[in-house]
Amino acid sequence: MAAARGGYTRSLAGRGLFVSFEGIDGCGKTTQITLFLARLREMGIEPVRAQEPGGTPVGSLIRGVLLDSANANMDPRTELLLYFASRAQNVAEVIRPAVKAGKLVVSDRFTDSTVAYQGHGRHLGEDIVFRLEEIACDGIRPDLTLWLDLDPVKARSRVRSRTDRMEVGQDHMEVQPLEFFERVRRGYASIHRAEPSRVRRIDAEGPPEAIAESILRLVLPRISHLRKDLV
Ligand code: Z5A
Repeated sequence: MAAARGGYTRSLAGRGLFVSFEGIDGCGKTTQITLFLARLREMGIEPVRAQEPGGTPVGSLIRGVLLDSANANMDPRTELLLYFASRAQNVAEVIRPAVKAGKLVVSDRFTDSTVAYQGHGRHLGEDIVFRLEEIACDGIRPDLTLWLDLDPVKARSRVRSRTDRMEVGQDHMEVQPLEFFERVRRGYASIHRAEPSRVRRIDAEGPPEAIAESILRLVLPRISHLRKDLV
């Protein structure tokens, strides 16, 4: 039987909370995560930050391989397996223990990235991603996903101005053509349609502070049990 979206076996609901941020490169995830973590700390919540690919010593090594522009010809299935190898380590070492201990975990990307980038962007399809998810994620999935949606043309111009400003080269993914990011964006739209209550679409245009406010409005009702400023 083919694996399907939502076919998870175990839930940690009722303990901590697992929130992921998603979107195409340049949508402003890093900016928003930084603002979000600062607001959480003001509320007395000490979140655990996770990152994909990476976030653990093993994951950082895998991240180096994945994003190295020298590996631009990597086979899409090799790429897919490496993203899940990094994720399996992240789940075992960081995410599962933190959620189990009642913490709020904030992850920069998770399996939805693989559905969007490898499933849609690389044309591997969603089924293969869900099959590997069963093996790698041990039933772990985000309780809430914030999808920062931005037109790929605008996202690309943000990335280019950052690259110029910081005088750094583009990585393996950033050099993909615009059509690739359009497919990835359609992948996110498909995930959002399939799971609208978990995956919330955030308009990623406009001033960062206004976007941060709309994110906070969505998350606050879900984290009141973790807030020390309400006690
Ligand atoms: N990937 C995958 O293919 N499959 C997977 O399963 C996973 C990942 C997990 C990870 O790269 C790559 O791996 C990613 C997908 C792939 N590749 N791509 N493309 P990463 O971790 O190095 O980078 P990233 O996750 O794509 O994000 P980023 O480069 O850090 O960008 P961002 O977080 O989306 O944006 P930002 O850094 O917050 O902002 C970008 C610029 O825009 C910056 O100069 C900001 O100052 C500016 N900005 C931010 N917000 C605004 C607003 N609101 N207005 C104007 N300007 C703004």
